[in-house]
Amino acid sequence: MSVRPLLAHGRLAGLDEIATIGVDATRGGYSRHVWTPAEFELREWFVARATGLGLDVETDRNGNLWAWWGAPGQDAVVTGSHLDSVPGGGAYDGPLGVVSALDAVARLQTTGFRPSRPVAVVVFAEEEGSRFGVACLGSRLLSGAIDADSARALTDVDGVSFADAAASAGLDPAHLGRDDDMLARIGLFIELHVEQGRGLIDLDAPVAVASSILAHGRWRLRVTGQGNHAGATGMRERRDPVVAAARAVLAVEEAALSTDDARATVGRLRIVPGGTNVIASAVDAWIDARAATDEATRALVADIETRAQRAVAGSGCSVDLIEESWSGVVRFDRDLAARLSGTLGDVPLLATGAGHDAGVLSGSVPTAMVFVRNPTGVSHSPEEFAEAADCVAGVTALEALLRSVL
Ligand code: HGY
Ligand code: MN
Ligand code: MN
Repeated sequence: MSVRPLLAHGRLAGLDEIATIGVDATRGGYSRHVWTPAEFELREWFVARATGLGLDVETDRNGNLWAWWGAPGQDAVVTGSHLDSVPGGGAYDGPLGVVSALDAVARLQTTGFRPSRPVAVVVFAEEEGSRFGVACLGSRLLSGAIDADSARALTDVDGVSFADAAASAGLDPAHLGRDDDMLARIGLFIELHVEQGRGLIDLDAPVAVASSILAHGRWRLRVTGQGNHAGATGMRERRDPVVAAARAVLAVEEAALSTDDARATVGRLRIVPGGTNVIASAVDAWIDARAATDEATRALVADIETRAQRAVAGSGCSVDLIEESWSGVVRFDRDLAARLSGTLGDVPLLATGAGHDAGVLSGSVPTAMVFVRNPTGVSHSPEEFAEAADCVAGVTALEALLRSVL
């Protein structure tokens, strides 16, 4: 069997192959949203690469891709990540885990290794929630962490429902939802992922094993005012929700600053109807809030709501806070993490503030994660990066972990 070079043009060859797919010329970086042309192209690339390794690819009821090495079966060791991105995202968040998984399997194959358990490389759908608003939608549906009716009703910015988009992608919307047969097959899921903060820079290490994920969720703050004419309405006659929303955004920051280790972000605003000469009638501000425990996160959100109400008082506008998704704190299985770290020569254990499919699935099946150093410490941005040598260290670590459990 010929051994394919791991690197091409200074990065993992798989990342090089997909480097032109989903480039966002307007925002910079990549916009690869579920079931858009770019994401379909990435799926095709994955199928071709997996098939080239002799893996059998299937799409599950929820749009996740599974590439099986040998016959699918119970107690499988599964590795992989996601291929979709945030708007204007980096090249590594998601694809690094998929490419590394394929490379680790290829390396095992070239040494003639014969796994004692079924093995699959997985690509989870809509991990970022960039199109339908709920992160890790593929793994949430698979594990029943979101009910199928709620998922079917989600809509994208053009009003296309998740059910209709799933149907256009060839899925049966009636069959979305918890998939006990597929869940029963997963004996262990190991997700490799680029690190999204400065943890591995500070530890001066190329890889780590994950210890925990902050509790987090998404809320929509709707500020309602009075739509009106920008020229005909005096400054003191207005009920302008944009001005009120601006004050509410400052309240979000204040609430997070006054909670230990909390993070709260308004990364998306929608002004309705949105015209330069129109005083808006409403504003939606999406809030991503995270903290160390479920209770602290709930308390943070309650504080945000109180402060936002106070911030808009007297503006003539009203504020409603609507929960769109929730992920409780994840503490990865300590013994498993310690064992995997030991297999890799006692690499550090590292907590993260970023959500992952491995976190969602940790409530249903044994899961673990490997992080690869990001020398910029920046993610969800085109500046996200991983040195080729660290990517190779990641593949080597993943290969070693697969060997140790297969
Ligand atoms: O938003 C997150 O934490 C993740 O990167 N999907
Ligand atoms: Mn991400
Ligand atoms: Mn990710």
